[in-house]
Amino acid sequence: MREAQTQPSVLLLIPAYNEEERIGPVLRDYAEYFRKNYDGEFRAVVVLNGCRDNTLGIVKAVAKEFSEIEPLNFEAPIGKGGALIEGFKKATEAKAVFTGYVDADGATPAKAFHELIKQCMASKADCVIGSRWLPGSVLHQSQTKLRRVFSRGFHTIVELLFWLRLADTQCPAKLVRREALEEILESLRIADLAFDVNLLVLLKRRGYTIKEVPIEWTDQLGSKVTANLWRVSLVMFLSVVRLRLVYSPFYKWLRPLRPLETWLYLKLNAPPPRSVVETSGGGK
Ligand SMILES: Nc1nc2c(ncn2[C@@H]2O[C@H](COP(=O)(O)OP(=O)(O)O)[C@@H](O)[C@H]2O)c(=O)[nH]1
Ligand SMILES: [Mg+2]
Repeated sequence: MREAQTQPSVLLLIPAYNEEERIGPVLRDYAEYFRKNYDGEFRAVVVLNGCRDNTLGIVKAVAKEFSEIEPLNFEAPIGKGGALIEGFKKATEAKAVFTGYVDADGATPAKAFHELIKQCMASKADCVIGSRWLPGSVLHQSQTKLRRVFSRGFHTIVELLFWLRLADTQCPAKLVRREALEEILESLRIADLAFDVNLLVLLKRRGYTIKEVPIEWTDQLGSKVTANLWRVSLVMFLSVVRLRLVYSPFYKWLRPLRPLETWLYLKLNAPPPRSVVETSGGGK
């Protein structure tokens, strides 16, 4: 029989778009690892949207084997950020003590995500984020050179705009405490890959503590970001500039431009920022 539960409940979100090739083994690894190594409740919700492959079928098959895994599917192109916002809503309903997210491709192994949980418990930080740029991080495989150049350029822009004093805002391995998440949830807007910046800026502005820790990371082949680097980077740039403007006195004058903004995002094949967090849920 298992010992009495001592560790806090964790809900892990995994955004997934056309991941049939990569996601199956990743989900099994996470479920098996947490069964063996974690006493508290562990659940993983895979948030999919508009997949044109059989990702949903694969997630459903794994969910039959491991009851801690479930899919949350949206037909609309809500983007990775949009998927995470929807997943966060579910997390606050489920009242998990910690909610985190990682990518579907296994770049962050289950042990490294567990490390974030341990750090959060030990430090009492409101949010713990993995960093590939701090001394002590272990990169089994780095991103391509060009991707790293873009990534550092984006990082510099984010630092100039928001002064977050973090080394890696974009590492998709993050963990947030429930109280902090509940407070910022309604204000999350960015639906594209700059979502992480939205999350961190909000946490910081509301006075929550963010602890950055070195992480173990293996960059995986098949990135859709690297394949569309210029377009994706332009969208992320737009989103962080927009986020900065939201906190400026000029923002109210820019509101009439909203339809133009939506048009621009759609033209760039990206999910426009949300004006309000929609409440319609997804189905299995
Ligand atoms: N739900 C959802 N997930 C997405 C979307 N775009 C990317 N993702 C997921 O975001 C993660 C990162 O994507 P990936 O192509 O590996 O990018 P990289 O690791 O940053 O190079 C993966 O888990 C993707 O499946 C999207 O539009 N919707
Ligand atoms: Mg990846």
